[in-house]
Amino acid sequence: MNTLKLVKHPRSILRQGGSTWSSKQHKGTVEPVGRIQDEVCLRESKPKRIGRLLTILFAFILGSGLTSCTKSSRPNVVILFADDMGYGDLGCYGHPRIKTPNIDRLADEGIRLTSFVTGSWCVPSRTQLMTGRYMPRVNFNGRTGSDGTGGLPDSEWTLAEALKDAGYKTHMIGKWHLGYKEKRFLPVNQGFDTWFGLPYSNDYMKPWVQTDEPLGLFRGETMVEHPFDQNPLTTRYTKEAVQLIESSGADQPFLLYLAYAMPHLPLAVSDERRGKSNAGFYGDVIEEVDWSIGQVLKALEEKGIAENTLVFFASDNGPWIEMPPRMQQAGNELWHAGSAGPLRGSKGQTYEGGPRVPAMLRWPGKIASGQVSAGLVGMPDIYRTVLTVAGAKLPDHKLDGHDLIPFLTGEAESPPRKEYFYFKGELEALRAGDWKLRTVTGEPELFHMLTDPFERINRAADEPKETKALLARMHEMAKEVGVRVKEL
Ligand SMILES: [Ca+2]
Repeated sequence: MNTLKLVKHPRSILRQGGSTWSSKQHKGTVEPVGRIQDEVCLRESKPKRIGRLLTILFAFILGSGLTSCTKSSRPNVVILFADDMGYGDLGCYGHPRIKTPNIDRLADEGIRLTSFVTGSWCVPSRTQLMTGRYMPRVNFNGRTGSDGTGGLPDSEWTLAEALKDAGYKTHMIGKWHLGYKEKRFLPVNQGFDTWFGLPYSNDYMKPWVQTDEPLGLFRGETMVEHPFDQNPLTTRYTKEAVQLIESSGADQPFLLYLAYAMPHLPLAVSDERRGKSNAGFYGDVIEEVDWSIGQVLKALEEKGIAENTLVFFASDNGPWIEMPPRMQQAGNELWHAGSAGPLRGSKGQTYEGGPRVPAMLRWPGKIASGQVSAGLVGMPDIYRTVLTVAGAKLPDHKLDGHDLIPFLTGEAESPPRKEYFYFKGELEALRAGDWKLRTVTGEPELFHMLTDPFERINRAADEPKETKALLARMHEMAKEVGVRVKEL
């Protein structure tokens, strides 16, 4: 079995490598693809992969011991998930004041995605991550906040269940938001061995939400703290994450899903970092998330497992710029919401500011460093990719994600996704290739996402053929998943 080797990317090499790629801005070097993928499970049998599969089979016959995935070859998986962080909130995405050196470094050591899309609020986004499917395909009502009776049905094969089944230790820290009213909906009954965190968002209490349900911290199936102080929560989550990494065993890979409460309203930050940024309270909060990620990365390095760990960082949805009146009280200010950068729209909307989020992946030696890609990638692709690298079983039902490994490792120039559907109960928009059609405002809005990624110019009247084709595709998908296209 090949041993994993960290690919070094000295700056001189990074600069030289930058011009040799087209759709992706590769600045690093990539290990030979064959060597990379010897250690990556390939579960699909697409024709283009037949040659590779034959190579793997040949190696197996030769007695190399290479199976489709051996335990020692599989990486740990760390998912770092911010809540309501906007596309423009990080240094590496252009924020002029907030400093995020740790997240910027994570991006620099892997691939940073500039067209990564997901659900435009918590539940559909987390559903996509955990099930690999658009929410309408998952048979539940989505009411998973306080007093909500919904939860992921047993028929779903969660990312955690898949990895646990494949032999991983599975840990979750932080916000779940996919069901809590029945114990079977809780993370520890959805594939996670351990869970410490909140069942839903940190605002589910009076005066923001009219509920008598206590907002408390859970460990396993039990609420262990109520009430609790939100200010040290990011620090506490970080400490738990570092301890889990330090205590991980060499003989068993692990999944760590760290889903921060921040920067969802109401904002909270530890005393250590309050007032420390040069960007106000919101800046303090983002810089604390950045500090936390720095601690996690440091723990991986000190444990000596950084090179054998796939790290994925993203936000679940865009910033709550258009926050409802119920949120504009008790200390919340309009400037406590983040920034979507140049993108139009807000959390909860299907303009890009809602569903397009900062996202990056790092896997030293497998994913070349210093890459930035504008290729279309969706949250369901993360589910599919993580299951693939873990050698986990795929479910029998329809998935909406693609395996990103050929793209991430440089074998493919572009990501496999050709279209992404934006649901908000009903189907509101479709991105297909260079175009996006949105059907919310009473007239079709057609945007050309290469020349107008900010969705300013409606081209529907000039491009009736494209409009008609995308609308037909929307009706097709809406019918498939049992919803309607938002009325024009
Ligand atoms: Ca959210």
